[in-house]
This record gives sequence, structure tokens and C-alpha cells, in this order.
Amino acid sequence: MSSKILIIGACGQIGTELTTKLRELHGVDNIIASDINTRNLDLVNSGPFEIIDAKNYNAINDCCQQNNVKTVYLMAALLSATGEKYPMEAWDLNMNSLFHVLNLAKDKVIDKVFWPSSIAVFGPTTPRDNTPQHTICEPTTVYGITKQVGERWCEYYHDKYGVDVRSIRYPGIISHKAMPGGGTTDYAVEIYHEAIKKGKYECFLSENTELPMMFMEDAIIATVDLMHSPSDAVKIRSAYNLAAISFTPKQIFESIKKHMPEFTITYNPDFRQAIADSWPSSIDDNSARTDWNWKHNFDLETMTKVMLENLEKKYA
Ligand code: AKB
Repeated sequence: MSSKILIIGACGQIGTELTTKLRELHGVDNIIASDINTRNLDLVNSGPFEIIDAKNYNAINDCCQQNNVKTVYLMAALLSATGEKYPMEAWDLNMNSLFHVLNLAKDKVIDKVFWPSSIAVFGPTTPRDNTPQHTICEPTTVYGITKQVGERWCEYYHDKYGVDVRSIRYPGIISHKAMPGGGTTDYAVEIYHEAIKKGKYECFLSENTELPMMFMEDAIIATVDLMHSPSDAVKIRSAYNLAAISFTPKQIFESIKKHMPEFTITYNPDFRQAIADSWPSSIDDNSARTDWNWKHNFDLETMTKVMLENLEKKYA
């Protein structure tokens, strides 16, 4: 049986587009998409799909053993805002799912793991501008703590057990297909939907809150390129800083307004403001650019154009 790739959390914002890309690259039959439910019917009905709870070691193990899965992308997680509401659930899901997959690699059931980290590993004591790869990480959210600890475990499993695990510290990801859920950077997706649907948006962050962001197409290319790089090129086994664009709510609003002059915005910061304030405004990703030739393609203006064009069609 040819070796397969398993995506856990395939119906989520990144999982959805990662599944499509991997199906294109490796053939539909070689990619097993999985999630805890069938919330994305297009994805569920267009290739192999299994219901898998990322917290269930036996379910992941059975799927890998029965299908000759050799690579796992673990995309299931509770994000920063949801994690603050359900701290123990976030810890439970984010940590145990990672241990399950790392242990399958340690036990040689699978060969390779992708696990997403995040800019949430940083905290208020981290240098905010052009945040270095190696710097102070004192996260103040549960999500950030799980990502920071997860990075330590990834590096540990690589160094002690030879596990081929690879990771990226994703910034906020913007896409027009699946919605993000429970993050602090979600406003940068919601704003495009509301612009098209209602012509106005109430932002839960203040107008000058600058955060690192990236268009989905770039995030998917980065993920696939990192996973396809030769092992000795992947020098960082915790997680790579990754950057594309940084902007504030005011700047994204102005970018949309160029296409929709009637669009209006109001600001009503909530508990997510404190999370955003603890994160960097821009990221130094030189290690990724040097080690595996990462480069981004989308800036704010090109992203706005593609987002509005696609959402206009979606809501037409
Ligand atoms: C979040 O806002 O929680 C995520 C992230 C930056 O990891 N999008």
C-alpha cells in the first residue's frame, strides 16, 4: 500500500486549504482528511475522510496503522480567544494531541510530523518590533503557553528520539474559504465578510493595534515547502518565525475603502485587546528565508483585492 498523509483538524481554517493543496500535490487518494465532525461537507465528500478526535490516541493510531499513514499534519487546536474561555480544554486538546502524534513518530508508526505554533508564544516582555527567532517568550494566554511548551517538546523529541517534526509560528491567517474560529486575529477575516455583507464593521481591537498577518496562499506554500525541505535544511526543530505583512485595523479598513468608498468602521475593543497587546507587531523571519528559502507573495493591497473579489462571488 502506498504511504498516506493524514490531516487532523482538516475542516478548520488552515486545514481546509492545506487538504486541497496536498490533494493536488500527492493525489486525492493519498490524503486522509479528518476532523471531529463533518462541518465542511465539500471537503468531506471530495476525498477520503475520517471522523477523528485529536485527543483520542487509539483513533489516530488505528487510522495510521490501517492506512499506512507516514506523515501527519496536526491542525486541530483551541485558539487564543477560546482558550481564555476554556483554559483546561485548550490545555487538554493542544497538548495531548501533540503528544499522541509525537509518540507515534517516536514509536516509528509514522515518519514525519507537522505541528503549527503561533506568534502567541511571545508575550509582553518580548521585543515587539521585528521580533527575533530566539528571544524572550513569556506568553500570557493559555493558547500561547501550549504553543510555547509544544515547541519545547517538538525540539526534545527531535533531539532525543530523532523525530522529524517541523513547525511554523503562524501569524494571523487571512482567507476567504473556511472561517477562522476563536482567534484574536480573526477580525482581519471578519472585516472583509462584513464589508461585503453589511458595508460596515465593528472591530473588537482598537484602530492602531498592529499585528503580524499573512494571506492563506502564502501560509500554505510555507507549510508545504517546509515539509518538503530536506531534513538537514530544517535547522530549527522548535518552530520557525514566519512573516509577510503587518497592519492595524485602521490600515486594513483603508485598504478595503479604496474598493468600497461607502464602507465604515467602528471600534469596540473587548477582552481580545489585551491578548493582541501582548503580541509582537512585526516578526523577523530570516531563519526561514535562509534555511528553506521562504518568501511571501501577498501584501495588504493584493490580499484585499483577492479577498473582496472572492467574497463578492460567494455572497452574490
Ligand atoms: C489567534 O489569533 O489565536 C491565532 C494565532 C495568531 O495563532 N490566529
